[in-house]
Amino acid sequence: MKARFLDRPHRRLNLLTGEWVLVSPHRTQRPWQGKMESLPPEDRPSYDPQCYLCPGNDRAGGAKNPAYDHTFVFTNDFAALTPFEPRLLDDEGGPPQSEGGLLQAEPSGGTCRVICFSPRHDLTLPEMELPDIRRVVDLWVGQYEELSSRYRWVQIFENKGALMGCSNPHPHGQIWAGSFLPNEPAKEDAEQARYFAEHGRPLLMDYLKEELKEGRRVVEENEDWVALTPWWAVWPFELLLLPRRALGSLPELEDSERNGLAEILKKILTRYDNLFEISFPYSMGWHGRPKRDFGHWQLHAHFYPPLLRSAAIRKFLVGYEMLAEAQRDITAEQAASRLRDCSIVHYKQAANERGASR
Ligand code: H2U
Ligand code: ZN
Repeated sequence: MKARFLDRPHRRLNLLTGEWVLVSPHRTQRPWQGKMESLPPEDRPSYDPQCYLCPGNDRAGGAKNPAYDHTFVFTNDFAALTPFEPRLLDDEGGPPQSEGGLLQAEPSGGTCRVICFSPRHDLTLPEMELPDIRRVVDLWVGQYEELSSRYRWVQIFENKGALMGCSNPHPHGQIWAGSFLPNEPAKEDAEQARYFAEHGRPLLMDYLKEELKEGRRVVEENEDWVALTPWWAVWPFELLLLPRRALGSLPELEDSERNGLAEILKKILTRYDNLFEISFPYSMGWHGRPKRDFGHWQLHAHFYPPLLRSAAIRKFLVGYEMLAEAQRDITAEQAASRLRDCSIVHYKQAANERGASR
Protein backbone atom coordinates (compact mmCIF):
# COMPACT_ATOMS: atom_id res chain seq x y z
CA MET A 1 0.00 0.00 0.00
CA LYS A 2 1.42 3.43 -0.95
CA ALA A 3 2.43 5.27 2.24
CA ARG A 4 1.57 8.79 1.05
CA PHE A 5 -1.92 7.73 0.11
CA LEU A 6 -2.46 6.60 3.70
CA ASP A 7 -1.15 9.96 5.08
CA ARG A 8 -4.12 11.79 3.57
CA PRO A 9 -7.82 11.38 4.23
CA HIS A 10 -9.04 8.08 2.81
CA ARG A 11 -11.65 5.40 3.44
CA ARG A 12 -11.06 1.81 4.49
CA LEU A 13 -13.43 -1.13 4.20
CA ASN A 14 -14.46 -3.07 7.28
CA LEU A 15 -14.42 -6.65 5.99
CA LEU A 16 -16.55 -7.88 8.85
CA THR A 17 -19.44 -5.46 8.47
CA GLY A 18 -19.12 -4.32 4.86
CA GLU A 19 -19.12 -0.70 6.09
CA TRP A 20 -16.56 1.98 5.27
CA VAL A 21 -14.63 4.13 7.75
CA LEU A 22 -13.18 7.56 6.96
CA VAL A 23 -9.56 7.92 8.14
CA SER A 24 -8.18 11.44 8.75
CA PRO A 25 -4.56 10.85 9.85
CA HIS A 26 -3.58 14.41 10.81
CA ARG A 27 -6.65 15.50 12.68
CA THR A 28 -5.23 14.86 16.15
CA GLN A 29 -3.02 17.94 15.74
CA ARG A 30 -6.01 20.24 16.08
CA PRO A 31 -6.31 22.29 19.30
CA TRP A 32 -8.61 20.91 21.94
CA GLN A 33 -10.79 23.09 24.13
CA GLY A 34 -13.58 20.60 24.54
CA LYS A 35 -14.40 18.14 27.27
CA MET A 36 -11.61 16.83 29.49
CA GLU A 37 -12.66 13.69 31.33
CA SER A 38 -12.08 13.73 35.05
CA LEU A 39 -10.23 10.67 36.26
CA PRO A 40 -11.60 8.29 38.87
CA PRO A 41 -9.46 7.77 41.98
CA GLU A 42 -6.99 4.93 41.42
CA ASP A 43 -6.70 3.58 44.95
CA ARG A 44 -9.52 1.25 45.84
CA PRO A 45 -9.83 -1.01 48.87
CA SER A 46 -9.64 -4.76 48.23
CA TYR A 47 -13.08 -5.03 49.81
CA ASP A 48 -15.77 -2.33 49.66
CA PRO A 49 -18.73 -2.81 52.01
CA GLN A 50 -20.88 -0.66 49.66
CA CYS A 51 -20.06 -2.66 46.51
CA TYR A 52 -22.87 -4.85 45.19
CA LEU A 53 -20.35 -7.23 43.60
CA CYS A 54 -17.99 -7.84 46.55
CA PRO A 55 -18.29 -11.22 48.32
CA GLY A 56 -20.88 -11.44 51.08
CA ASN A 57 -22.56 -8.13 50.18
CA ASP A 58 -26.23 -7.39 49.53
CA ARG A 59 -27.46 -6.66 46.04
CA ALA A 60 -30.47 -4.65 44.94
CA GLY A 61 -33.67 -6.67 45.23
CA GLY A 62 -32.60 -8.50 48.36
CA ALA A 63 -30.14 -11.08 47.00
CA LYS A 64 -26.86 -11.63 48.83
CA ASN A 65 -23.55 -12.61 47.21
CA PRO A 66 -21.83 -15.72 48.56
CA ALA A 67 -18.32 -15.45 50.01
CA TYR A 68 -16.83 -16.46 46.65
CA ASP A 69 -13.09 -17.16 46.24
CA HIS A 70 -12.49 -16.79 42.51
CA THR A 71 -15.31 -16.02 40.05
CA PHE A 72 -19.03 -15.61 40.62
CA VAL A 73 -22.03 -15.48 38.24
CA PHE A 74 -25.57 -14.30 38.93
CA THR A 75 -28.64 -13.39 36.90
CA ASN A 76 -28.76 -9.63 36.42
CA ASP A 77 -31.25 -8.12 38.86
CA PHE A 78 -32.19 -5.57 36.18
CA ALA A 79 -32.00 -7.79 33.12
CA ALA A 80 -32.57 -6.24 29.69
CA LEU A 81 -33.72 -9.61 28.35
CA THR A 82 -36.17 -11.78 30.22
CA PRO A 83 -37.49 -15.29 29.53
CA PHE A 84 -39.93 -15.50 26.68
CA GLU A 85 -43.57 -15.70 27.76
CA PRO A 86 -45.59 -17.41 25.01
CA ARG A 87 -48.76 -16.84 27.02
CA LEU A 88 -48.46 -13.11 26.47
CA LEU A 89 -48.56 -13.63 22.69
CA ASP A 90 -51.49 -16.03 22.95
CA ASP A 91 -53.46 -13.57 25.07
CA GLU A 92 -52.87 -10.75 22.63
CA GLY A 93 -52.92 -12.79 19.40
CA GLY A 94 -49.25 -12.32 18.42
CA PRO A 95 -46.99 -9.26 18.26
CA PRO A 96 -48.60 -5.93 17.34
CA GLN A 97 -48.74 -5.04 13.65
CA SER A 98 -49.60 -1.59 12.40
CA GLU A 99 -52.24 -1.39 9.70
CA GLY A 100 -49.82 -0.65 6.85
CA GLY A 101 -47.32 -3.17 8.26
CA LEU A 102 -44.62 -0.50 8.65
CA LEU A 103 -44.36 -0.59 12.43
CA GLN A 104 -42.91 -4.00 13.12
CA ALA A 105 -42.10 -5.82 16.33
CA GLU A 106 -41.07 -9.33 17.19
CA PRO A 107 -40.83 -11.23 20.47
CA SER A 108 -37.43 -11.48 22.16
CA GLY A 109 -36.64 -13.79 25.02
CA GLY A 110 -33.40 -14.15 26.87
CA THR A 111 -31.45 -13.82 30.03
CA CYS A 112 -28.73 -11.51 31.37
CA ARG A 113 -25.97 -12.43 33.78
CA VAL A 114 -23.27 -10.56 35.64
CA ILE A 115 -19.89 -12.31 35.94
CA CYS A 116 -17.47 -11.25 38.66
CA PHE A 117 -13.87 -11.85 37.61
CA SER A 118 -12.39 -11.77 41.12
CA PRO A 119 -13.45 -11.28 44.74
CA ARG A 120 -10.89 -8.45 44.92
CA HIS A 121 -12.57 -5.06 44.51
CA ASP A 122 -9.25 -3.32 43.72
CA LEU A 123 -8.09 -5.44 40.78
CA THR A 124 -8.73 -5.35 37.04
CA LEU A 125 -8.02 -8.11 34.51
CA PRO A 126 -4.45 -7.00 33.64
CA GLU A 127 -3.54 -6.81 37.33
CA MET A 128 -4.80 -10.32 38.06
CA GLU A 129 -2.47 -13.35 38.17
CA LEU A 130 -2.45 -15.60 35.07
CA PRO A 131 -4.19 -18.57 36.78
CA ASP A 132 -6.99 -16.22 37.85
CA ILE A 133 -7.36 -14.80 34.33
CA ARG A 134 -7.49 -18.41 33.11
CA ARG A 135 -10.41 -18.91 35.50
CA VAL A 136 -12.21 -16.05 33.76
CA VAL A 137 -11.53 -17.73 30.39
CA ASP A 138 -12.99 -20.99 31.74
CA LEU A 139 -15.99 -19.11 33.04
CA TRP A 140 -16.60 -17.54 29.61
CA VAL A 141 -16.31 -21.01 28.02
CA GLY A 142 -18.68 -22.65 30.50
CA GLN A 143 -21.25 -19.90 30.31
CA TYR A 144 -21.14 -19.88 26.51
CA GLU A 145 -21.50 -23.65 26.41
CA GLU A 146 -24.56 -23.60 28.65
CA LEU A 147 -26.33 -20.58 27.17
CA SER A 148 -25.63 -21.26 23.48
CA SER A 149 -27.56 -24.52 23.72
CA ARG A 150 -30.64 -22.48 24.56
CA TYR A 151 -30.18 -19.13 22.85
CA ARG A 152 -29.44 -17.95 19.32
CA TRP A 153 -26.84 -15.37 20.31
CA VAL A 154 -24.77 -15.25 23.49
CA GLN A 155 -23.01 -11.93 23.92
CA ILE A 156 -20.19 -12.07 26.46
CA PHE A 157 -18.78 -8.62 27.14
CA GLU A 158 -17.04 -6.32 29.57
CA ASN A 159 -17.71 -2.62 30.03
CA LYS A 160 -14.69 -1.24 31.81
CA GLY A 161 -14.49 2.24 33.28
CA ALA A 162 -17.03 4.93 34.06
CA LEU A 163 -16.33 6.39 30.61
CA MET A 164 -17.96 3.32 29.06
CA GLY A 165 -20.96 3.54 31.34
CA CYS A 166 -19.70 0.92 33.75
CA SER A 167 -21.51 1.35 37.04
CA ASN A 168 -18.96 -0.29 39.33
CA PRO A 169 -15.14 -0.63 39.27
CA HIS A 170 -15.26 -4.14 40.76
CA PRO A 171 -13.82 -6.36 37.98
CA HIS A 172 -16.79 -7.86 36.18
CA GLY A 173 -18.35 -8.53 32.83
CA GLN A 174 -21.80 -9.36 31.56
CA ILE A 175 -23.57 -11.86 29.35
CA TRP A 176 -26.74 -11.13 27.43
CA ALA A 177 -28.18 -14.21 25.74
CA GLY A 178 -31.19 -13.91 23.46
CA SER A 179 -33.42 -15.68 21.00
CA PHE A 180 -32.41 -13.51 18.03
CA LEU A 181 -29.27 -12.59 16.06
CA PRO A 182 -28.52 -8.90 16.86
CA ASN A 183 -27.44 -6.33 14.24
CA GLU A 184 -23.64 -6.43 14.60
CA PRO A 185 -23.20 -10.23 14.47
CA ALA A 186 -25.83 -10.36 11.71
CA LYS A 187 -23.65 -8.08 9.55
CA GLU A 188 -20.53 -10.09 10.40
CA ASP A 189 -22.34 -13.31 9.60
CA ALA A 190 -23.43 -12.08 6.19
CA GLU A 191 -19.94 -10.86 5.22
CA GLN A 192 -18.18 -14.01 6.47
CA ALA A 193 -20.70 -16.26 4.72
CA ARG A 194 -20.34 -14.34 1.44
CA TYR A 195 -16.55 -14.62 1.52
CA PHE A 196 -16.67 -18.31 2.38
CA ALA A 197 -19.06 -19.03 -0.49
CA GLU A 198 -16.68 -17.27 -2.90
CA HIS A 199 -13.32 -18.52 -1.63
CA GLY A 200 -14.04 -21.65 0.40
CA ARG A 201 -11.95 -20.33 3.30
CA PRO A 202 -12.91 -18.34 6.41
CA LEU A 203 -12.57 -14.59 5.79
CA LEU A 204 -10.77 -13.88 9.05
CA MET A 205 -8.19 -16.63 8.45
CA ASP A 206 -7.22 -15.07 5.12
CA TYR A 207 -7.25 -11.61 6.70
CA LEU A 208 -4.99 -12.78 9.55
CA LYS A 209 -2.52 -14.25 7.05
CA GLU A 210 -2.32 -10.89 5.29
CA GLU A 211 -1.89 -8.99 8.58
CA LEU A 212 0.92 -11.33 9.69
CA LYS A 213 2.65 -10.85 6.33
CA GLU A 214 2.54 -7.06 6.67
CA GLY A 215 3.04 -6.98 10.44
CA ARG A 216 2.44 -3.24 10.90
CA ARG A 217 -0.81 -3.58 12.78
CA VAL A 218 0.15 -6.57 14.93
CA VAL A 219 0.42 -5.55 18.58
CA GLU A 220 0.94 -8.83 20.40
CA GLU A 221 1.18 -12.49 19.41
CA ASN A 222 1.86 -15.87 20.94
CA GLU A 223 1.68 -19.46 19.76
CA ASP A 224 -2.12 -19.52 19.55
CA TRP A 225 -3.33 -15.90 19.38
CA VAL A 226 -2.76 -12.62 17.55
CA ALA A 227 -3.94 -9.17 18.70
CA LEU A 228 -3.95 -6.42 16.07
CA THR A 229 -5.43 -3.02 15.33
CA PRO A 230 -7.70 -3.98 12.43
CA TRP A 231 -7.18 -2.25 9.08
CA TRP A 232 -10.66 -0.75 9.45
CA ALA A 233 -10.48 0.19 13.18
CA VAL A 234 -12.88 2.98 14.18
CA TRP A 235 -11.97 3.46 17.83
CA PRO A 236 -8.51 5.02 18.34
CA PHE A 237 -6.85 2.00 19.97
CA GLU A 238 -9.26 -0.68 18.86
CA LEU A 239 -8.00 -4.27 18.89
CA LEU A 240 -9.13 -7.47 17.24
CA LEU A 241 -8.07 -10.67 19.01
CA LEU A 242 -7.92 -13.78 16.83
CA PRO A 243 -6.97 -17.41 17.38
CA ARG A 244 -4.40 -18.57 14.83
CA ARG A 245 -6.37 -21.68 13.96
CA ALA A 246 -9.80 -21.80 12.35
CA LEU A 247 -12.37 -22.32 15.08
CA GLY A 248 -15.84 -21.05 15.70
CA SER A 249 -16.49 -20.67 19.38
CA LEU A 250 -14.93 -20.55 22.84
CA PRO A 251 -15.68 -24.19 23.84
CA GLU A 252 -13.53 -25.38 20.90
CA LEU A 253 -10.39 -23.94 22.53
CA GLU A 254 -7.84 -26.54 23.69
CA ASP A 255 -6.36 -26.30 27.15
CA SER A 256 -3.13 -24.73 25.86
CA GLU A 257 -5.13 -22.18 23.83
CA ARG A 258 -7.02 -21.16 26.96
CA ASN A 259 -3.72 -20.59 28.75
CA GLY A 260 -2.45 -18.67 25.73
CA LEU A 261 -5.59 -16.56 25.81
CA ALA A 262 -5.07 -15.66 29.48
CA GLU A 263 -1.49 -14.73 28.68
CA ILE A 264 -2.23 -12.51 25.67
CA LEU A 265 -5.11 -10.85 27.52
CA LYS A 266 -2.81 -9.90 30.36
CA LYS A 267 -0.30 -8.45 27.91
CA ILE A 268 -2.65 -6.42 25.73
CA LEU A 269 -4.62 -5.08 28.67
CA THR A 270 -1.38 -4.11 30.42
CA ARG A 271 -0.29 -2.26 27.29
CA TYR A 272 -3.67 -0.49 27.34
CA ASP A 273 -3.21 0.60 30.97
CA ASN A 274 0.37 1.69 30.34
CA LEU A 275 -0.56 3.86 27.35
CA PHE A 276 -1.77 6.74 29.53
CA GLU A 277 -0.93 5.19 32.92
CA ILE A 278 -4.55 4.81 33.92
CA SER A 279 -6.95 1.91 34.12
CA PHE A 280 -7.84 1.98 30.41
CA PRO A 281 -11.59 2.04 29.71
CA TYR A 282 -13.10 -0.07 26.95
CA SER A 283 -15.96 -2.27 25.88
CA MET A 284 -14.82 -5.71 24.81
CA GLY A 285 -16.75 -8.75 23.74
CA TRP A 286 -16.64 -12.16 22.09
CA HIS A 287 -18.11 -12.97 18.71
CA GLY A 288 -18.48 -16.73 18.32
CA ARG A 289 -20.22 -18.82 15.70
CA PRO A 290 -24.00 -18.58 16.22
CA LYS A 291 -24.64 -22.06 14.79
CA ARG A 292 -22.47 -25.17 14.95
CA ASP A 293 -22.37 -25.75 11.19
CA PHE A 294 -21.23 -22.23 10.31
CA GLY A 295 -17.81 -23.05 8.84
CA HIS A 296 -17.41 -19.46 7.66
CA TRP A 297 -17.44 -18.00 11.15
CA GLN A 298 -14.15 -17.42 12.94
CA LEU A 299 -14.11 -16.79 16.69
CA HIS A 300 -12.78 -13.35 17.64
CA ALA A 301 -12.95 -10.66 20.30
CA HIS A 302 -13.28 -6.91 19.78
CA PHE A 303 -11.85 -4.27 22.11
CA TYR A 304 -13.30 -0.78 21.69
CA PRO A 305 -11.60 1.82 23.89
CA PRO A 306 -12.83 5.44 23.68
CA LEU A 307 -9.62 7.31 24.64
CA LEU A 308 -7.72 9.20 21.97
CA ARG A 309 -4.93 11.54 23.00
CA SER A 310 -4.59 11.26 26.75
CA ALA A 311 -6.34 9.86 29.77
CA ALA A 312 -8.61 12.90 29.61
CA ILE A 313 -9.47 13.21 25.93
CA ARG A 314 -11.89 10.78 24.46
CA LYS A 315 -13.19 10.16 20.99
CA PHE A 316 -16.83 11.03 20.50
CA LEU A 317 -18.84 9.29 17.82
CA VAL A 318 -21.03 12.28 16.98
CA GLY A 319 -21.91 14.57 14.08
CA TYR A 320 -20.46 13.06 10.93
CA GLU A 321 -20.21 9.63 12.55
CA MET A 322 -23.88 9.63 13.56
CA LEU A 323 -25.12 11.17 10.35
CA ALA A 324 -22.76 9.91 7.66
CA GLU A 325 -20.12 7.30 8.56
CA ALA A 326 -17.51 6.31 11.12
CA GLN A 327 -14.30 8.34 11.14
CA ARG A 328 -10.98 8.04 12.93
CA ASP A 329 -8.15 10.47 13.59
CA ILE A 330 -4.94 8.45 13.90
CA THR A 331 -4.29 5.53 11.58
CA ALA A 332 -4.50 1.94 12.75
CA GLU A 333 -0.75 1.67 12.04
CA GLN A 334 0.05 4.63 14.32
CA ALA A 335 -2.13 3.16 17.06
CA ALA A 336 -0.47 -0.26 16.77
CA SER A 337 2.97 1.29 16.98
CA ARG A 338 1.98 3.29 20.10
CA LEU A 339 0.70 0.12 21.77
CA ARG A 340 3.80 -1.86 20.78
CA ASP A 341 5.93 0.85 22.43
CA CYS A 342 4.15 0.31 25.76
CA SER A 343 5.67 -2.04 28.32
CA ILE A 344 4.07 -5.37 29.21
CA VAL A 345 4.91 -4.72 32.88
CA HIS A 346 1.94 -2.95 34.45
CA TYR A 347 2.79 0.62 35.51
CA LYS A 348 1.49 0.01 39.03
CA GLN A 349 3.69 -3.06 39.39
CA ALA A 350 6.65 -1.12 38.00
CA ALA A 351 6.03 1.65 40.54
CA ASN A 352 5.84 -0.89 43.37
CA GLU A 353 9.09 -2.48 42.27
CA ARG A 354 10.79 0.93 42.07
CA GLY A 355 9.49 1.71 45.56
CA ALA A 356 10.69 -1.63 46.94
CA SER A 357 14.20 -1.24 45.52
CA ARG A 358 14.66 2.19 47.06
P1 H2U B 1 -22.05 -2.53 34.28
O1 H2U B 1 -21.16 -3.62 33.74
O2 H2U B 1 -22.54 -1.64 33.19
O3 H2U B 1 -21.46 -1.82 35.42
O4 H2U B 1 -23.32 -3.26 34.85
C1 H2U B 1 -23.39 -3.97 36.02
C2 H2U B 1 -24.71 -4.68 36.03
O5 H2U B 1 -25.02 -5.10 37.35
C3 H2U B 1 -25.87 -3.84 35.55
O6 H2U B 1 -26.35 -4.40 34.35
C4 H2U B 1 -26.42 -5.11 37.48
C5 H2U B 1 -26.89 -3.93 36.67
O7 H2U B 1 -28.16 -4.18 36.14
N1 H2U B 1 -26.75 -5.05 38.90
C6 H2U B 1 -27.40 -6.12 39.48
O8 H2U B 1 -27.73 -7.09 38.81
N2 H2U B 1 -27.64 -6.10 40.83
C7 H2U B 1 -27.32 -5.05 41.64
O9 H2U B 1 -27.53 -5.13 42.83
C8 H2U B 1 -26.74 -3.82 41.07
C9 H2U B 1 -26.38 -3.87 39.63
ZN1 ZN C 1 -16.46 -4.86 45.04
